[in-house]
Amino acid sequence: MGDLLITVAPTGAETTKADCPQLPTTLAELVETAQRCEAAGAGMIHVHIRDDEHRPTLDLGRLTDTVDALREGTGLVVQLSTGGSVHDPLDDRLKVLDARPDSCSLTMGTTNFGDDVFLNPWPFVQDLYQLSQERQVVPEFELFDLGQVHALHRLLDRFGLPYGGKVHVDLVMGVPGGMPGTADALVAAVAALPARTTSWSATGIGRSTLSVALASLSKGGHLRVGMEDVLTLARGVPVEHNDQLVSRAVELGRLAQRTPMTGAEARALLGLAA
Ligand code: KMH
Ligand code: ZN
Repeated sequence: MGDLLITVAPTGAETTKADCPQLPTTLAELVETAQRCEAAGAGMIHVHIRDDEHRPTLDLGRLTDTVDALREGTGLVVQLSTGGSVHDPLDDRLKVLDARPDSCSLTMGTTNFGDDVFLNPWPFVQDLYQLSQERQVVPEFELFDLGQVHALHRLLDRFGLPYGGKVHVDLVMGVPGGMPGTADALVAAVAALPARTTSWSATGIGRSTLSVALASLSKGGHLRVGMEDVLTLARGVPVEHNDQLVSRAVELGRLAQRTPMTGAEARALLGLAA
């Protein structure tokens, strides 16, 4: 029985194919990546898609095809990003739920994102949350900062529990503009989580990936890894395939006496029907 959820975030919206040809951007590459990551120990996939020119897109037809292909080719929980890229309009981000994923990301507030702004105004957060309840999509609350932990309390107080009755959180740490990717910040964020939280994971961007993963395991949390968040295994050693990052997470979990969850076990953790 697995007790460690490993989520893989293989693509993201920030890295270009030209800069990183091994980034999975086509549907075939994404399915191949998902299958290898599932075999390595992932239970969920956090998906951003690209167009024919490898640019980020929220095209509904492509999103739907992607959800279908991942469901057919893997047993992973399929989570679509509603964050998209910093350039995506809020309306398009709401429409992501029309592709009927199992889960969607839901960021709890606006964050400086390097030189850009990742916009999540409170009315948008409320709309997206209510839509996820209506459409029976399980949200993963993405928390980039301590203030967003408090916002999650407000959201749950006002609108109640998510579809499925579970509250799953992901701490996204080390974004330039958000909370730092340190053990101290993770401990503070975890201590402030709502009591209704049933599971949480953490990911550290760039160089913070290992310290955040180790801190998360130390606090009993789950892990998110993938090329959305980090492109090197060590200084000067590029990631060649997302399954390397999943395998490393499995190994860290093994040292902490944790066993990776299957997709079916991840579904139970998140309150999704079998
Ligand atoms: N690409 C970032 C602007 C999410 O997927 O929900 C937002 C992001 C969060 O990646
Ligand atoms: Zn994302």
